[in-house]
Amino acid sequence: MSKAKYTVTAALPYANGPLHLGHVAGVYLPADIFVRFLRMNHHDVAFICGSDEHGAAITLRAKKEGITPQEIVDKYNGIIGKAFQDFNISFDIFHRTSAEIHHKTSQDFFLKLYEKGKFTEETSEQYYDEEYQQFLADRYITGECPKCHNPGAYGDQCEKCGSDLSPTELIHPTSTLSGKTPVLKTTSHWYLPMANHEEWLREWIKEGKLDGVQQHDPKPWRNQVIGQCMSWIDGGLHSRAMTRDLDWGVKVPLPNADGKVLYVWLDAPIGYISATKQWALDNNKNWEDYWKGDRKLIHFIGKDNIVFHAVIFPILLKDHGDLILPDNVPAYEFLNLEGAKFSTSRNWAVWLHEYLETYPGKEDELKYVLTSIAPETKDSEFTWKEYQTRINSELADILGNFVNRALVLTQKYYEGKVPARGELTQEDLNVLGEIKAIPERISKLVYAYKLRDAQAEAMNLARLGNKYLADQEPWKLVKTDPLRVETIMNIALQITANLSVVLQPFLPTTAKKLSHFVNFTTTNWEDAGREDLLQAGAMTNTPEILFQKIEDTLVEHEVAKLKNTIQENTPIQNSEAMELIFEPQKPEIAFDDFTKMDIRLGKILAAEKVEKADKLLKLLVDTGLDKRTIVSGIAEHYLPEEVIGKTVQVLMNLAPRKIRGIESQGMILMAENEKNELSFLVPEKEFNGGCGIH
Ligand code: B3M
Ligand code: ZN
Repeated sequence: MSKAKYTVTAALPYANGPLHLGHVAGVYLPADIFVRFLRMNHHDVAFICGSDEHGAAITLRAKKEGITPQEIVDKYNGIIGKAFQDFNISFDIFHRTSAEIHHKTSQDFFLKLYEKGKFTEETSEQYYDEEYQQFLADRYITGECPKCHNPGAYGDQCEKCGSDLSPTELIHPTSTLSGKTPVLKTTSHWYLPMANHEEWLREWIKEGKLDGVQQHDPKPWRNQVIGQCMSWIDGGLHSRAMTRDLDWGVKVPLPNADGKVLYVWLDAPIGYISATKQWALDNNKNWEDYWKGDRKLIHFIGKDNIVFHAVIFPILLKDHGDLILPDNVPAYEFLNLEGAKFSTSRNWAVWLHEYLETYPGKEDELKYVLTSIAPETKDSEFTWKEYQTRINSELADILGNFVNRALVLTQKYYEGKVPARGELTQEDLNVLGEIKAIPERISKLVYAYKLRDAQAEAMNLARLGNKYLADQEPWKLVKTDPLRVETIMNIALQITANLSVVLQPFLPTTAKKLSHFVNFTTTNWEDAGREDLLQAGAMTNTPEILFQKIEDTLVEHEVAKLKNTIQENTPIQNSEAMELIFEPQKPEIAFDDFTKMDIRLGKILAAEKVEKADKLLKLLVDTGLDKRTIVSGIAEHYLPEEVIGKTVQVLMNLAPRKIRGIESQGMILMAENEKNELSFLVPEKEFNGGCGIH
């Protein structure tokens, strides 16, 4: 039987920030292990990735950093690409969706579907920011989730309850650009009807059949992937707009489509195809071989990308007609960090590029730890303590110790030459049996996308070696039974050579070192399991220490560094809750911006409810300068009589606004917590009204 061919993709990271360990553990590292294994097994494979450079994720970041979207994507494409290289991720290509070939490929894709009548054109009223003259979709609009009442839901999704939303469903919609309430305005877009796809999707996802023909084995599909798709499909697949009114993105290739671009979740997955095209061009190959015919398409992704890869993109591929659908969509859950979610905005993260700069040459240590804790079936957690434990007691004490003993003793007893094997004991036979069995077990696990167990199985070979030497005690026998020691050492060296093979997908740099130690090189997985990789009389090399132990001080330093950044950013210890509770920090302002604000202490002299407005109190405030009227939205929290006499902070020079017909001359500043409760900011000393606040 000929070997299955593979096209393996790893989710295209948004070029709007660097990568952290969560991204690595749950997408790029497992994909890389899988691909390295496939290559060793002589599968024809293309490993595709690139940066996702469109969508609100990019333009909003650009606005925040005060530079253009192009500058943002150039910056982060560089940082991300270099980190992948330094971390030894073996993509065949790391492309980018801003490339011309991508724009052309996604426009052609769109046109093909358009010409086949796969889209409907619909005119509807959508939210529009009058100040910025822009329609608001996706992350450009926030509001309260109609399902779970999270006040920070986005126009496309509520990240708290996972609901799929459209902007018009949001309660109290607000523009992310101006912070104002948007107005409704008519616009038209091309939609992908999805309802008529429900039936085949069900059969395809659950049973792996397409039009009754078996396409893939549904067994290795993870439960959470099937579960999430089914609940989405069961909820009814609604038409989804495939275009947006924006100026950053792939232009809609139709007349009368000025100012319209493709929806980022339409163009991004097509990015896998355009990257393949570029790679094929660079390497004298035909891209179609990788997207048509008898070939397995595998998407490694995070769980928040499941429906896009297992429902929407397959619909698009099927509508397109001649392209393969994914054979599997191994999606990962989330990795947490020291008890809290990774958070870019609060810098609660270990950044891949920073790790690589701080600990050069320690890629394999990180790979090992991340694969050991990979969030394959449930969320998991990275802690520096565990990093230390895994390296010290597994990599150093088991793998490093075994290899070092085997090679140092060979140097000592035989001047580095591999001794010959003599008569075998039952223990020897058992060990040789395991050497043979372990690669088969690893293989099964990798094909089932159980990479965590697969790596553990590879480490079992080192464990086996370590135990074998400890049980046989060649250092004691050498005086009494030197012939027996030759057999023991031969077997120990065969184990070492086998480790240089089975560790290649997981720890490529370490495997290379092992290979050098024993003077044996192969890239062929079939060599794993053999008991004669090293011939008697062959020379080995003097080993070096494979893994340095991690000191407590490193752990303390890294944890303190994390806690310090978080304290600088938010004086809150309960980081677990933070991700959900707090808005990201606003863009930086100049000192002058701050001094423009005139904030003073005032005293509330009188208060009354504003008629027909549940939230509003009309206050009379003594500001020292004057007595002025301020309308404040605190009526659901305080009765008028509760606030009279309170000292409050007043923003004096806010432009007066008419609220319910009353002119409000300033604003009262309040603290608000995660339950939306309000509190006055009372001075710690008895200060009079009129004091400035700087
Ligand atoms: N850019 C979304 C993400 O990073 C994303 C994936 C695109 S894959 C085609 O979550
Ligand atoms: Zn919600």
